Amino acid sequence: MGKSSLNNSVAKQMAGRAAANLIENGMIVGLGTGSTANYFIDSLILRCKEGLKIKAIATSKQSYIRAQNGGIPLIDINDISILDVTVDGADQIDSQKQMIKGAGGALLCEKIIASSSREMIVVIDESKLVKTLGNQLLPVEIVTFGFKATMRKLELLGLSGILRMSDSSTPFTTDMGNFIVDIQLPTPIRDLEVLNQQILAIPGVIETGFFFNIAGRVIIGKNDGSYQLF
Ligand code: A5P
Repeated sequence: MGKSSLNNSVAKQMAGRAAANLIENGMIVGLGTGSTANYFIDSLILRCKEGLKIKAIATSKQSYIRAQNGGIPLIDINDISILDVTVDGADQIDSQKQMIKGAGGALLCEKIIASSSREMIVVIDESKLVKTLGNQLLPVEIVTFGFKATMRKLELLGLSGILRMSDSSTPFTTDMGNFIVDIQLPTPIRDLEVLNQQILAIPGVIETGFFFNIAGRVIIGKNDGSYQLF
């Protein structure tokens, strides 16, 4: 492992640990997906072993298995009306806390769970902070039926996308059995909220990786082992 990725891991771990320390007895907690969320889950497992009593709902099979293996009690989202908090990572976040998520392919369940929570706490390392959203790819989840037709309609909006692949011949499928198209947004960046609505209006599009007006506290892990709240 190179020095920079090692340092990045420290930053992600600090953010994950700090978020786990905010969890209180009796809470229903959403477990995000990705490497930073994994550090949160691992710290939460330790806290549960020390006596913390919570129930959790996972945003992906991967997070479900990690939590289950660590002994975190898991419940079904359909058995509750609201979660107290969800802790999840982000791919990009700007100064207004607008985000792009979905590099890990769990954006649909992440959004359902975050939007059903009193607060979404975002855990990131400093590399996720951006001045302008959209300079990297935007993941869009689409149904498998007619996916080429859906991609053509995205192209008509000026959005060229690449079907995410698991390997050279197999498209990546989400936990929900859908495909992901990773879209290069046009520059200069247009009004993203309008663009989001245009994308969502295409038949076949299920959800986008834009997470607007949903982030609560943001915990930024640092390479020196500290963290910052914003
Ligand atoms: C998963 O689908 C994503 O939304 C992740 O939350 C996001 O990609 C952040 O992942 P890392 O913490 O691994 O960077």
